[in-house]
Amino acid sequence: MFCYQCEQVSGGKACTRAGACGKSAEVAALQDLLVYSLKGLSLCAVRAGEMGIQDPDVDTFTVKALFSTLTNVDFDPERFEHLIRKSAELREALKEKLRKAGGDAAFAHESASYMPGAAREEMVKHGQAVCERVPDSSIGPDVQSVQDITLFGLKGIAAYADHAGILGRRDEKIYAFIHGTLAAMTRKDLGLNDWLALALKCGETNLRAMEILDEANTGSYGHPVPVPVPLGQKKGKAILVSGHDLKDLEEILRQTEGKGIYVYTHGEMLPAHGYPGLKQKYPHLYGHYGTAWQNQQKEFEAFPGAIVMTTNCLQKPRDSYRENIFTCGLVGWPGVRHIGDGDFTPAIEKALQMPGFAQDAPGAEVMAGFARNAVLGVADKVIDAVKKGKIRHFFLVGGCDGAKAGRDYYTRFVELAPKDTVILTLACGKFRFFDKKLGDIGGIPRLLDIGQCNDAYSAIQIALALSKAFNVGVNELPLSLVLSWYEQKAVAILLTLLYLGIKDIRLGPSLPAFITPNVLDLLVKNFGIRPIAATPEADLKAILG
Ligand code: SF4
Ligand code: SF3
Repeated sequence: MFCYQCEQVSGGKACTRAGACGKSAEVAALQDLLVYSLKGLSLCAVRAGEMGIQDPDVDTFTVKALFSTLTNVDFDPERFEHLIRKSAELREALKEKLRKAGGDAAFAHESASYMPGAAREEMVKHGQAVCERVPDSSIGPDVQSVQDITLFGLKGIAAYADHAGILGRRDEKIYAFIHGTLAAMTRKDLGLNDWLALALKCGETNLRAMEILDEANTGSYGHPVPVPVPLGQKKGKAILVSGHDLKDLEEILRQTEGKGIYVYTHGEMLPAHGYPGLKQKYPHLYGHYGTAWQNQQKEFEAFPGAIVMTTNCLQKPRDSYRENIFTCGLVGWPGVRHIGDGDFTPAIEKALQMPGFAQDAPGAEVMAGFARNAVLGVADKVIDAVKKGKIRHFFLVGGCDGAKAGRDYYTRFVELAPKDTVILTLACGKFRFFDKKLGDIGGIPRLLDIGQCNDAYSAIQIALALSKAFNVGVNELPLSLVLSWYEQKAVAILLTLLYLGIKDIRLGPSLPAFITPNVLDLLVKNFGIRPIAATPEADLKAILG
């Protein structure tokens, strides 16, 4: 196997025997084969699109399949086997439509004619053979690097497009870009500049994907409002919901109404408390439990109720809670019960059988819900505070959390940030400091949780509104981005920021293994992107002078 798509990568280079995330070599090969077969499907979809033939099933399938290959989503070989077969089936059906419309259904690239064999071992072997980076890339390391950045960005887009699609929001341009780019990956004639342009286009498309997801979330559940979220527990039965999918959370809330179960959020689900259509409508959405994904084995073990994983990040479930955890949507682990039809009865029954929390345990509170509407609602106050020098600087400290050492940089950065600075945060990286009491500046909290990783869209809108108010470009604002990355949604967001021309982003805790020195050079020259310094003190000094 060869996988280097996330920050957890073994030895800083690639996972080659088994994934540090728990992905087996078998699943890695099947994921490679799935991506390969999607290239063939996309070749057909591009040609069909040129002839005016749209196939929404192919579009939906493509984003779901790509999202399945994102880090910490699906570890189940059986599910990948099914996806690969389905991909070939859809492709052949699309070819038939092409033929019927008088089009040419022949393609030079073999991914467009690959038929999976009957046995899984055969598929695994084929997956190993099509993993183009073994032993050497045929297109050269730099083109391979930017192509991989783009592929990983596509996976991030696919995740956000899938969430938006679940809530009924689609944009055909997003699917067309994904198909066009997957199809382009079968070509050997595209050079570094072509791929750089595609990578930036990937950032642009991801902005649109995050935008329609924002429309889907706010359209379904209202604009987030600031709310205190208890970190303590309520006496009674309990369900813990993790991941990003608000629709799944809503379903669980609806199906647990009146059953005496309190629902807790975990990880990236924390911002759900800010949505009136969830928190205000369902008072049994009680509080937040635990921290970021990499602490789940310890935290889930101690949770006295059922646990539902709606999306990434899933870790190998320990035996101690294997019977209590359920996956839904695209998440999967072999042997873990999967809820594929939106009926959460098995998880609810499990929660009712389990002890729940024996008594009330009031804990601290954190604030959630500072998305764009809430922040821009007090824009006058914020602008005034900047003009009067009460707010010296804004930092966006956020992104993915992860298991490797060195991430306490972000905790210390936030602790050390001077009292006249405001910290905006989003995604699961915030769990390094989300419960810090940073106080406020004239009533404006110094720590503003904008939401999930996809709410980078909201952060961008806040930055654009401030730049308009101050009549300067975003790069001239007293704003610095100090980001942490882990998986491929972070890659997509980074490409969006580069597409928007945002400069001087600090990225850590380590730079991606898939960026070659030459490509890094290009990013440094054109965008001023840089690794975080060895200490937060050094970066704070460099930024604030
Ligand atoms: Fe390794 Fe990350 Fe790939 Fe998992 S997803 S196999 S940890 S590089
Ligand atoms: Fe975290 Fe997995 Fe990326 Fe949505 S939950 S940010 S790592």
